[in-house]
Amino acid sequence: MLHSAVLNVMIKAAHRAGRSLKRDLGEVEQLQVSLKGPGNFVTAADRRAEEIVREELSKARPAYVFLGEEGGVREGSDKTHRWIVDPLDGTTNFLHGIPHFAVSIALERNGVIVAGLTYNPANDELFVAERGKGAFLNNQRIRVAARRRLDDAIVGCGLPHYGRGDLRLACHEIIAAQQSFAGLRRYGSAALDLAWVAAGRLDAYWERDLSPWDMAAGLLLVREAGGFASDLGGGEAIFAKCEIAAGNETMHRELIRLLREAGKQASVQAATA
Ligand code: 2AM
Ligand code: CA
Repeated sequence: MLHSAVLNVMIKAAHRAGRSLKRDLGEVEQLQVSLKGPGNFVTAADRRAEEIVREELSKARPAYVFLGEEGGVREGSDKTHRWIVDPLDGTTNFLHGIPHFAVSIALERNGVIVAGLTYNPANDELFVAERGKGAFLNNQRIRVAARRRLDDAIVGCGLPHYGRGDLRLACHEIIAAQQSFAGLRRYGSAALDLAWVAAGRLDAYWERDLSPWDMAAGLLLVREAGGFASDLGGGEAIFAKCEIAAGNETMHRELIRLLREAGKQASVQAATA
């Protein structure tokens, strides 16, 4: 497949940051056994990776605005273009030496995501998409799964993070999902979950309390792989509501329906408690 020049820039940045993270993962594994733990080291690894991505991207496109999880917004003179970058998605996995994390980079033009990639350096899987050109995993075209039966479906989700979110609602949703789908998975990297929906590994996925950099590249990957993505009410407010549901047409529709029902049950129970 032929990538555009800008996607090649993104790939180079992701590979460089990925090499740095992979090296650092080795150190994290050593630090697991120390009493102090790898916490501070991981924060530094995360910042290092963002700096590498920023340096590579701004070398090629110095005027673009840059939004990164670590450094926030860095203004640029070209307001029509913005990078949205998560240098280390799946930080908790990384911190525990679990090789399931990613560098995720998206490019937005006039508010529309036009290119996105998610790269897992641990197994060298690179998911890329450009608007109108399809989605690819290591140069092979990918498509969302064709499955239509819910009881054949494997569905990914997030759970409220420590001390945050609505645990009661999450429990209702999980019960409903567990009663409908073949199985649930919680992998801990939103960017990779969306990439895996695009690749047909997961039939659907939902999560709340996310940030733009967790979802931007994955949203394009899913849509370019023929999938559907929306906020949890089925609307377009993914970034405004900080939540996403994705899957093929059937799985996406059924997931939204199931989440709506679970939400009703949670509020009935809350009112009678
Ligand atoms: P992160 O690893 O870059 O923090 C896991 O459920 C997903 O939620 C990951 O993509 C993770 O991104 C994201 N996330 C957002 N806020 C988080 C938080 N406060 N704690 C842990 N993960 C968070
Ligand atoms: Ca993230």
